[in-house]
Amino acid sequence: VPESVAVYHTYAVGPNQTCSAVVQEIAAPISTVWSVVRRFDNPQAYKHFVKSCHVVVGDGNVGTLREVHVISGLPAGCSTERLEILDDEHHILSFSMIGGDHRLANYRSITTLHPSSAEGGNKTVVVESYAVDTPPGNTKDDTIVFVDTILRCNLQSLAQLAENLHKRNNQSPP
Ligand code: A8S
Repeated sequence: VPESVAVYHTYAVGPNQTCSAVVQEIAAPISTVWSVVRRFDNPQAYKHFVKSCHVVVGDGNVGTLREVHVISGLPAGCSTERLEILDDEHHILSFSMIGGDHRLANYRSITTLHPSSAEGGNKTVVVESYAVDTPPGNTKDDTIVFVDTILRCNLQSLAQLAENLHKRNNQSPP
């Protein structure tokens, strides 16, 4: 396990906060996965709960604000999110939630990509961790189950998308 995983995915949380992480292996090279993850303006490419996303401030660099609207049936409609880290060299993206009508106060997450040669392949391991205030009336466990489920869905569809892009890129011309 690279040292950077421990460094980036460690949180100082208060008594009313909770943190967790999910990990996903993807059968595509890190450059392909990163080309999807780095697009802070286009989360709907792989986050299927997102109905629409508009950049309200910025140009895709640190400090950019996006307004995300999610599909109906969720306990929220929208979220305003700020890009905190975009490191193209080390493949690190971090954002925080600074507004919206959801219950995830002070949510911040970090996503890091790591090359993996498991089974001789040109693969990527994605680690996404977060910290958030435990919403009033919820337990820490409820909160982790809720957020982990969303992140797991997102990373599974990220895997599907990146693997398809990779296959398409590798098709030999007719
Ligand atoms: C992300 C992570 C999360 C998104 C949550 C946790 C959210 O978009 C959804 C439901 C909610 O209740 C909160 O990387 C919120 O997007 C799907 C609207 C913020």
